Amino acid sequence: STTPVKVAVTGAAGNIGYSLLFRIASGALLGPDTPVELRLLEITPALKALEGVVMELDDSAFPTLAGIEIGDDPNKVFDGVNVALLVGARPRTKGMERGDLLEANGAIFTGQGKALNDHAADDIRITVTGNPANTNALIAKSNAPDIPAERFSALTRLDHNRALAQLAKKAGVHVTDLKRMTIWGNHSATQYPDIFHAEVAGKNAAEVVNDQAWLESDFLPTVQKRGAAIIEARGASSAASAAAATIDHTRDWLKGTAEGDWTSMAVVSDGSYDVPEGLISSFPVTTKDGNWEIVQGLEINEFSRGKIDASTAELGEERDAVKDLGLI
Ligand code: NAX
Repeated sequence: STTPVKVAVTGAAGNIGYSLLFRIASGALLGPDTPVELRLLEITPALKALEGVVMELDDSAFPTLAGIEIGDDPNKVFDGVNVALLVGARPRTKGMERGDLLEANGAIFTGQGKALNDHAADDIRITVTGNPANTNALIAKSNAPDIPAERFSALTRLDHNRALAQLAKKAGVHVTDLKRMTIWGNHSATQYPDIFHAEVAGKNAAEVVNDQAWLESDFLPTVQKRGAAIIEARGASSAASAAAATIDHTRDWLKGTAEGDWTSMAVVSDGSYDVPEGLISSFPVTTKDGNWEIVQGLEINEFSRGKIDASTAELGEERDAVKDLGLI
């Protein structure tokens, strides 16, 4: 059909937005034959900057861009949306405690969860990129009781893609030779990129690499701290790669993962792999027709077990903190 798909993006005037909007408008999310209507949410003081971005979107004359609406009221911007990419969040500023951060973001994601609940289309799919992404997704989900829990997800695809890049470099192959990478847990420094089930040209990646020292002292910290390394080098946080990952995540969710492969998404746990039920944690998932399934039956070795448990314990602490704040 030629009815445009309505895609909401929050934080649309921000750094990630500046890359993300142009990719969505050019067809990278839904393909070259699907018209897209952008619904862009910002806070009031950023609306003027957003108008400038809209001028540039107009000036790009994208064939797939059917329309743009902007605003500062989620109840209006989210009306009838099919896809919501929640990128805008309150950054941690100097002197801000973790509790303050959770509270500031809690206000944003309770309100946006309610607005999605009341106004989004029945087929809504929601991806949270704004940090702390997993817990923001949990807050939004908890405030949207009429939306099925499996429609909420948080972004760990950037971590997944970073892990692919590091493994490809180590193995001397291209990322397209790799399959079955997994990110477990939280999108934070405790995340666990797992190569024990990954494949390099069809062979087990851990066996191909056969280098536990590299795994522990190079691969894991490089992937876990990549965000900080980019800030250090660029003087600004990852934006284009985060936008690309947000596209990859949402496109694969809607269009499906390739046969024989999987991806990483933070989704609501059903208790698989002993991840406490209800947490929004990253898992290996396959997707088809807008639905995801956690890959079952993977053997988890002792090394992986400890790393997964540490990251899901952190998610449990975040959940308890937002529960104490009355946000969920
Ligand atoms: P920016 O600070 O450049 O942009 C954020 C935008 O959100 C701002 O324009 C701000 O006005 C807007 N905003 C704030 N509150 C809002 C609200 N209530 N409704 C609508 N818009 C609102 O940050 P940017 O670099 O674009 O990063 C956005 C978020 O992504 C941050 O939370 C960041 O930490 C997170 N990231 C997440 C990643 C992931 O892999 N999950 C990686 C990249 C990035 O660090």
